[in-house]
This record gives sequence, C-alpha cells and structure tokens, in this order.
Amino acid sequence: MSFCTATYRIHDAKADFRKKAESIAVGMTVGSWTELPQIQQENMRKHLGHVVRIEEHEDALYGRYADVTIAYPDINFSRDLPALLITAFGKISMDGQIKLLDLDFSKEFLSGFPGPKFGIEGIRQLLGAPERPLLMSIFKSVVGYDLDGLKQQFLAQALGGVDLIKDDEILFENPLTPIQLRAAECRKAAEEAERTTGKKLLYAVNLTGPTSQLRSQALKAIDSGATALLFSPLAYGLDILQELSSDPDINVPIAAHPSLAGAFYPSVNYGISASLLLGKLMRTAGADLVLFPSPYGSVVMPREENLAIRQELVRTDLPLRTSFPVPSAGIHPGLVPQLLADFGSDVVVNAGGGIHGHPGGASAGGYAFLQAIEASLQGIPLEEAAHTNPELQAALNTWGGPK
Ligand code: 1AE
Repeated sequence: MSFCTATYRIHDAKADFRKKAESIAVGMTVGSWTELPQIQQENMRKHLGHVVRIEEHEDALYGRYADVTIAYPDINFSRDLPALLITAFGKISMDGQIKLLDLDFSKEFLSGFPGPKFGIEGIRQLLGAPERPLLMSIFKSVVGYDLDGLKQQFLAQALGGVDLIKDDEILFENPLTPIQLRAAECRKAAEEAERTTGKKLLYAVNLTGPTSQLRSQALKAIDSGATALLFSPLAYGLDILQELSSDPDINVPIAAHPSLAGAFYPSVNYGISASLLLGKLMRTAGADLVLFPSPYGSVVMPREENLAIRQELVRTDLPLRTSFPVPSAGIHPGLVPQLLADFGSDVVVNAGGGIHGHPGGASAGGYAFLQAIEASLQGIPLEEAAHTNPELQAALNTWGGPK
C-alpha cells in the first residue's frame, strides 16, 4: 500500500499525544474504528490512517509539545493537492494548537505532478545565463499609470541590465494598462533594451482577475509578448497554479508571489510551515520561481526557515525540476554578499525599492546590483569595489553596506 505522510507539531500542556495522534489518524480517514463491526473493519483497513512516530518535547520557550507523523493511505484521496491538504490538514487545522510542518508525498502521488516546466535550468537557458545569480527588478508605483508611463519605467529598469522584470502583484486588470497592451508595450521596450545591453530579459506579467478567466488571460498575455507570468497562488489556490503550470499552451515560466503567506507560516503553534508552503508545495504545483521574504530586508523571516524553503526548492532527490529561490522585500545592494553566501549562485536577487530608489534612477539601481553581485562572486568587499563603481558607492551611501 502507498501512503502520504504528514508531520505536525502539536502544543498542549496536558494532552495524551498518542491518543490525540490516533484520533487524527482515524478521524481523518475512516472516521471511527473501534465501533465498527469486525467485517466492516476488514473492509475499511486499507483506508485507515496510522501513527508513524510521536516525539514529545518540553522546553522553557515553547512549553510541552509533540512532533507527530501520520500516514494517510493514497487510496483515500484523488491526485491533487487540495484533496491531500483537506485530508491532512482540513478540519484538524482548526482543532487546537497544531501546525503542519511537512508533507511527504508517496512516489505514486507525486507522479501526478509535472512540477515546474522550466525550473532553474530552463530559465537559465532562456536567459543564456548558465551559472551566475540572476537579477530581477520589480515595477513599483504602477497603479494609476498609463501605458506610456509604464513603458518608461520598464525601459529604465531594463537598461540597468536586469535579467527579469516583474509586475507588482498589486497591478490588477485595469483600463489604463490591460494585460495584453501592457505585455505588448513592455515586450517592445524589452527588445529595445536587449539591443543596448546585449542581455536577454524576461517580463513576468501579473495574472489576475476571476479564476475562470485566468487561462485565457494568460494566453492573451503570452500572445501579446509576455515572456513570464507572475501569479499569487495562495490567494487563488495552489491547484490553480498546478493547472496553469501543467497547461501545455502556457509555455512561459511562472513566478509565484507569496501574498497571504503571512496568514499561514509565522506562528509557532498554528498554520503551515514556510518550507512546506513556500518551498515544497509551490514547487510541486509548478512554480518556476518562488518569492518569499528574506532574513535581512524589510519583511523578515528567520534564516533557518529561509534556508529550509531554499532546500525544498533546489533539492535534487525529487522527480521534479528545481525552482529558483527569490528571497525578496527590502533587498538593496549592501545585502548581496550575505544573500549569495546563504543562497549560492542559484538565486534571483530581487528588488523594487532597492532599484527604483537609487539616487541615480532605476538604471543606476540595476548597475549597482550587478556591481555588487560581481564583487561578491570575486570575493571583493563591497566597500572596496565601490571605489571603482560609482553606482555601487551611491547605493551603499543610501542603504548602507553589508550587515
Ligand atoms: C516578498 C515579496 C516582495 C515583493 O513583492 C516586493 O514588491 C518587494 O518590493 P521591495 O523590494 O521591498 O521594494
């Protein structure tokens, strides 16, 4: 028999954790066991969940808790993430202090998921950048702009030599810059910039609107020149990401935005761990790039959680392409050495304010990042590199140097 397992952290000052674990294993599978007549027990046995492990802990900071692993028979659920999530953490997510730490998919279950269509390797091929860290710029101040305003902003970012530009996630379908026109105008601007910089550029257009229209919006955007898509899977549902990413006609990389993630992962006692939510689940649902708050910027996440997300995105023991980690929020050039030390080269350095807020403008913001990346790769301290790189010097003066 084949099982998916779920590991939970359950906080409770007095509970009998074994009893609790067994009630979950039975309650979320066959409902009731001891009351079933013998004959029915035999029929139901293949559907019964079971407790794999219970590790009890008591510590001064977190009190009394147990890490509990339960196996759920694959036969109980269809091959989609909602079915597994509802089984493993539907009703019980509301039953006391319980956090879903991890899910381990059976080989059989995972075989239903193609995963990222491009992944790290595919994106590197599209950009002709086989090894180095990538640089992404985020459109800022997009609401209320017309197409020309947006195009000017796009061009300024693109000329700074970035590899990717993404829409801000709060740029929805709107009459001033509808997705098709935006994709077409920015495509022209990208080609103009590519002629100057000699670098390929991907533009991730924000895919929004009613769920029933997402596919047609995506196809329209791609037809008009979008070379990537930005999508917020936690607002729409991971299964929608899975549908989009496995659609053969949606043949561009998808970047997953972490909007709403703060409602799930930060609590020690409740929710879903960051590494599962923003790592394993995003990758399984097919995100080629995954954004999440870094440990160092304006919205922070503990470093060990960040590295655990990274690990889920890049681990090579799964039959899925890897996804690019994109630690984000408040990133500026002074943070680049730390970012590369923690994430290595398979990372997208991503900045909005850290590019647009450069005193020399957005293009200078892009140069400053490229200079910081180059210096970090060569092991040159940024302060030293700044002597010969005025854009980097201006960035360090503005935001400060390495922490
Ligand atoms: C964690 C998501 C970060 C994001 O979407 C965003 O727009 C960041 O902007 P900056 O770099 O903080 O200005």
